Amino acid sequence: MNNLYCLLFISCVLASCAAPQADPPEPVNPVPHTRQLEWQELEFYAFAHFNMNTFTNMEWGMGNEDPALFNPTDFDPAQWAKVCKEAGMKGIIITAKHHDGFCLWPTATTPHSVKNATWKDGKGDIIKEVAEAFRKEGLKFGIYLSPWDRNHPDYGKPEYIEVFRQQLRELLTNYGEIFEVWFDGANGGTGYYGGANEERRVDKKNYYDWQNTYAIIRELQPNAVIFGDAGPDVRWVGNEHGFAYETTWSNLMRDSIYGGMPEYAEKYASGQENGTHWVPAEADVSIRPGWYYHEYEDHKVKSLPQLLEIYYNSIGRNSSLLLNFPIDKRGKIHENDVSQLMKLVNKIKEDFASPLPMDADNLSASSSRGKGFEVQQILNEKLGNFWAAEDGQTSSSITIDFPGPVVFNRFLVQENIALGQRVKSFDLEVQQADNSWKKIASGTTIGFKRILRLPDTEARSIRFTINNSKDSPTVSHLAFFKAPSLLLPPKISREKSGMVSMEASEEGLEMYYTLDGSDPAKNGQLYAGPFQVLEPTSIHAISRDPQAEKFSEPVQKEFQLAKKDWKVMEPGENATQVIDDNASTNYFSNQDRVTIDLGATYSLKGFTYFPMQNRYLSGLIQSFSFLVSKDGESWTEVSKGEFGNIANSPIEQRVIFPTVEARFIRLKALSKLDDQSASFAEIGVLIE
Ligand code: FUL
Repeated sequence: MNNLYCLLFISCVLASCAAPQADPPEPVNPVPHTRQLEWQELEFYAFAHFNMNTFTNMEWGMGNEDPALFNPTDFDPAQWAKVCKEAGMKGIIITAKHHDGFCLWPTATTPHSVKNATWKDGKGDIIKEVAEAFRKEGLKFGIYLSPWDRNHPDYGKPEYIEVFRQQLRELLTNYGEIFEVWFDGANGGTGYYGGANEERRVDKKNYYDWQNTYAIIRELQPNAVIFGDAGPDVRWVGNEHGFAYETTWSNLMRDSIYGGMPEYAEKYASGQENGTHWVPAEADVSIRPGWYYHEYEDHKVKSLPQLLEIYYNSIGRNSSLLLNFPIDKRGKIHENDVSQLMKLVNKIKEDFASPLPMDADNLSASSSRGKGFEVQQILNEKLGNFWAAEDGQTSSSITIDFPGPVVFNRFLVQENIALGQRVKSFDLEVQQADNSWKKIASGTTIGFKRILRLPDTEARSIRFTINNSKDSPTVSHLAFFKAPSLLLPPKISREKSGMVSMEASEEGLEMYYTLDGSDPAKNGQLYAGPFQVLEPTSIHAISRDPQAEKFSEPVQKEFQLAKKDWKVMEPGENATQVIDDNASTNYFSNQDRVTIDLGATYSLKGFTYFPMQNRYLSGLIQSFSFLVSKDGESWTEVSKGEFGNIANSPIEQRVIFPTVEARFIRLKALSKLDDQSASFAEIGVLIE
């Protein structure tokens, strides 16, 4: 063969071997816009609530606040950006203006802004400094602009819409690239409104003429996504707990929705299978109970288990996570918030640190559409590299055969959403010793990302079956992990009967406790079920992971005299809730007092008052009188005083007095923080 023939021969052989690249499947509409796809990959970013409310200790200011009050003592946006960067958050959205109307930038639209703040003699610009600090760290910047303005005299009139749009233009023009514009559904109601002090309701559907407002954003920041109940690009998840739904579609009947509509959360928040537009969910939640900073919430920053629930129930359920930091009065993210955030981030890193090793030879699929869409594509994490079943195969499965037994407890799967959200339901099975398949989990939607938390499961082969899909399914990534158990100490609680229960943070942990103050890791008794504690006792407890042979930090819980035989003497709805040993239930007394029969005579040396723990407090006792009686007839006041700082720090109050013999006790409110009925979460006594 001469060279020419040789070359021809080789090309013929190669051509016959190399199958042509298959065509991608047809998209299933609706599909995301590029700006939505880019946004989806961000997953985790910060919210910052910081403006007038920070300084007035409010959640919703009325709009009559003096701008001079805005005065952070150590404003440090570089610290915010550093914290977010370290946490792997991709950007921040800041409340440029909340409902009270105070603007964090020197807007030309109103004097109610930083221009009249004490801070930097009115020369400062919070938006500019935050935007620059975040950009310096390579992070994104977004704005929250409240449509409701309780300060502006024109709110509710057509003139205000122009003001609102002008504010938007300023923010979208002067601060570089904006990744998200956030519109709150809360709007209309009472307010200051330039001194009118009245209620102004608006027609939420039509008043804002949203389409023309959106047009401004498209013109000035074409890459920004717009958030609102009705999207148009990103939708509210329907609650402020940070939880998406087991079934979360990114498709939404967008045209049936408007911002702030009453039935949104129940009807629309989880998306709809047949939704007409691509409007994915964003879960917004605060790291503390409030959105704004309140010193009394310094001890209420969400715990690691709470934050993990949020993470898995948002990012793990086809939603992004917008985690709020109530910036403190200094102008910083509070140390307690940083510490909890980093606990979450480190635990998530650990959870996903050890994927089960999967390689091309381990994988098979019941159907593959051909070259470029083989099942091996799921090993590549890029959205655009994906496995796809043949056309018409609306149910198909992927099987992973491991060379030896493996153990896993997390399952992660992603669809290539660029071609639309398709999967309606799936199962996960493991192969048993007799070769039969056992179902260990099932789910509905997948979308951008679905993560399942499972008990530790041993397997040699795992089968992932898509039972039902809108069209042939796509999977862009699929992986299994073995997350270490969460070694948190047990939660200890006691009922009125004196029965103490302990709850482990995860299945499979052992719990040990002591009642004599000694170290539960050394002397602890294995917790086997509830036990009774009637006398004042300090319980020390610890969790142990028997597989890793590791202990958690110990926890200590103090119990006073049990309330088993106690009775509330005043008749009143829910009166027993003051002695149910559960601080999350309350008793409201319209007599502003509570009288209790302890069931026997004790040597009392003090009492405790647990104020209500609800997010919105009412009827908190400020000053009190505490009386005792032997017979329930003649009473002696043994203590009178104030619960100092109870508004800022509504924690359990403890009052000591000279020891006295008594069977009946009475706590009377002499003054309260508001004019509501006195509220009591719990009353306790301290005995000799
Ligand atoms: C709500 C607002 O009313 C809250 O104050 C907060 O800003 C939250 C993110 O949205 O609707």
